[in-house]
Amino acid sequence: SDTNPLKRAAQKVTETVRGDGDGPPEGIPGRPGSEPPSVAEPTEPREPLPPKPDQSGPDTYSPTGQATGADQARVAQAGSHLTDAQGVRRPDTDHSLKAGPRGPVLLQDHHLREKVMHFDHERIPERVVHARGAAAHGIFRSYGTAAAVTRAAFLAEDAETPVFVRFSTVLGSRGSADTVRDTRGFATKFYTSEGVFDLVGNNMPVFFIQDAIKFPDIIHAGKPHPDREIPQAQSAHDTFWDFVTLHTEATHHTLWNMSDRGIPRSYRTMEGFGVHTFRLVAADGGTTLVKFHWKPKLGVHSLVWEEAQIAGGVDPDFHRRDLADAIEAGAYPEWELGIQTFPDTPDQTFEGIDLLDPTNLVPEELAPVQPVGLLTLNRNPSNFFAETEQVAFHVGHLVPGIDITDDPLLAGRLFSYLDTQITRLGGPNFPQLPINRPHAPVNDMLRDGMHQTAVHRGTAPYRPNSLDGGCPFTAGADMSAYVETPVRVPEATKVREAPESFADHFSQPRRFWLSMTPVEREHIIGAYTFELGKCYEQAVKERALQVLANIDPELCAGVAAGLGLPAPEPTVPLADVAPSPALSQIGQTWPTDGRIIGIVTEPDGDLDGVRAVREAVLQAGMVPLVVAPTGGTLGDGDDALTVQRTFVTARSVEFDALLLAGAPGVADDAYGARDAKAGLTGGAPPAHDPRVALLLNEAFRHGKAIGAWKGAEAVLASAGVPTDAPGVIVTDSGTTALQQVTRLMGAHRVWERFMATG
Ligand code: HDE
Repeated sequence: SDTNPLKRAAQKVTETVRGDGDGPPEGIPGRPGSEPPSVAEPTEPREPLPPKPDQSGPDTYSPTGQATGADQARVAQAGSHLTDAQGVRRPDTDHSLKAGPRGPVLLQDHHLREKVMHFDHERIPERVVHARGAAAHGIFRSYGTAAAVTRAAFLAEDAETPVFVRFSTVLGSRGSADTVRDTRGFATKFYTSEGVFDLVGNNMPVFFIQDAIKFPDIIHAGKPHPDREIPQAQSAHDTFWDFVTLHTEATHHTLWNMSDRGIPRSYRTMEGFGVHTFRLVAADGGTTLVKFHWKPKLGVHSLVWEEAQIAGGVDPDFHRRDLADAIEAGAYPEWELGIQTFPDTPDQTFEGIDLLDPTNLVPEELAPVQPVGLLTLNRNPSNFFAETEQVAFHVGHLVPGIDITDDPLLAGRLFSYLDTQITRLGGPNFPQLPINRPHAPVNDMLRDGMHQTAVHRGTAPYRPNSLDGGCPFTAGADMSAYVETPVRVPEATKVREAPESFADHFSQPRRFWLSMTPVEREHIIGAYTFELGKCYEQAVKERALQVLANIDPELCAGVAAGLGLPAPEPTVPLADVAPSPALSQIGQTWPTDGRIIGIVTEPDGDLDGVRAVREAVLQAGMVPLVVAPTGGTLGDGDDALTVQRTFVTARSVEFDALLLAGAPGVADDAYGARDAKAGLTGGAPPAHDPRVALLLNEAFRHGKAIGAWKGAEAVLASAGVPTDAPGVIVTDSGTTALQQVTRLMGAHRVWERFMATG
């Protein structure tokens, strides 16, 4: 209905923001005081525009009234007129000061000098890993179900905590493509009432290495080759495979990367994992070992490899755009935070699984994930640099009730994340940046340093003191102080060694493989074949096959066949492990909220049908995009339809499903007749626009639902899409087609099609 803000917003967005700019502009959706932009530059001075609704979400002030989030009026952009950095108004910012219009530029031009100097220093070093990312603000609402095992205030019943979440790829540079095959970062900053808690996780529950000392090795191997600096943002090269096949503890994580998890459909459809085992501390001091999980409400969905590759070229910002568009349209992404809990026994194992080994996961069938709260992302950043780029996460940012374990990978991270910010953010005062500021009162004794923005008072930044009245005072655990859990450290001798239990590198990968459905296995074989096929070194390929043989003979044989190499025999006994069905992404039905449906029509197609189907898509909480040969509008008057994508700008990867408009109440060969009239045909089959054929053909091969209504059959035929294939619907009306397509989209893809087409 019209009163549903999500649908209204989605409608606005599809008409304006997502448009190709050909329809009449309507201003920024919902932005107060925003009138349709005119083509002329406005000349009347005005205060800066207020933020867009999706950029002004939850409270960004601390309980003590400190400004914390992006309060633009306090930190930048005030008043109606241009000034320089000193607040001096400037009458002209387009011309340097010169001795006459054709004369030399004068050195005394401070405005020029300041403007260019600042520009010269606009870039900061990118993150050494996870450089490419996108983020959003949101809110975390706790169910209280974890209150028995942790005293953390933000996990108490009904507690609401503002959050900032940054998603990322690992290997690529800041400007690299979103859809590469890689692990994704999933880092959450909780601005809790007891200080900041960062959950710095990934979209995969395991890691390549068991000890932090190996991190530079795996990253050097994964990054582009140091001589030519290629390839960018991918693992399909010799150094990566050289390392992960020599260093077999990487086998499990590598297998996850080669699975569909390595190419998510969207940040909105990824799981998140804390990876390490953490320790929760209850109010009575009791401890529980725990693994953190984020479960997306929309389900876990992936691209297919060809889609990921196409998107990397046609829309390198695919995931970044998807996240921002969804939030702007009011389709707020949601995840449940869940915990797997394990008794805190001295051996720190569960059902024989070593909980300190970060290459292990614990199957959900053995330890169910218990939901403890809901995360909703509801606000886009106002400024990418200030927020997404400058946010500084750290696994050591913990709050009372959450403690660490002796996972040796975690230990190294506790050192690294502080250290890296000094290089990246230019000094030790990065916690003062608006995005990093806690929402709890800060009263530290840290002083001075580069970029100090606080004006501290008092004379005694030390303790004990009497000159500042003894301030600040220390609190005990009863007053929310962070008290480390008094865990016993085993009596031991200093060694550079891993425990014996870290030596099993194949049973967990084998469990993952056995848990996959046939389609998922086919994708994994395809991914290994692609990546190893890109390697030059024969020895690396052969060694990779040996690793695969130790996981499973079917996997090894499939990849060996693709590489044209013999499949070796395993060198270790194949582990006898039970599958974990929860690891598969296939077999459930998911909500279709926020899914994108392309409605392809010709200007003389059934526009009434297009209108009806477009409305039905909106009513279903999804996003319709009308695709036509050129931009502008279709039909006349109030009923005119805005074209959002043209045959030039549309590409199949953007759509979760396609609907093909029929001809208005005419015979099946209407398109053929029309084409013949336009002189487009040279005989049968009719020569439809090859770009539409490509659109349909790709959607078909990528397992997407395709609906068409009467009159469109010939177009399907020219695209090589059989009308009797699974997930291809031809009916009398667009709305009937949509109903069936929506049902199919609940499964994400028409999986039978992969089995049918190989
Ligand atoms: Fe990170 N990692 N990491 N990492 N990591 C960084 O910190 C590091 C690891 C993860 O959106 C860096 O601020 C070491 C595991 C995410 O800003 C750096 C080791 C997991 C992000 C760093 C690991 C992660 C980072 C680079 C092995 C999943 C992006 C910039 C001991 C549980 C956070 C920065 C954001 C970022 C070091 C291993 C996740 C250099 C030394 C395991 C999501 O400090």
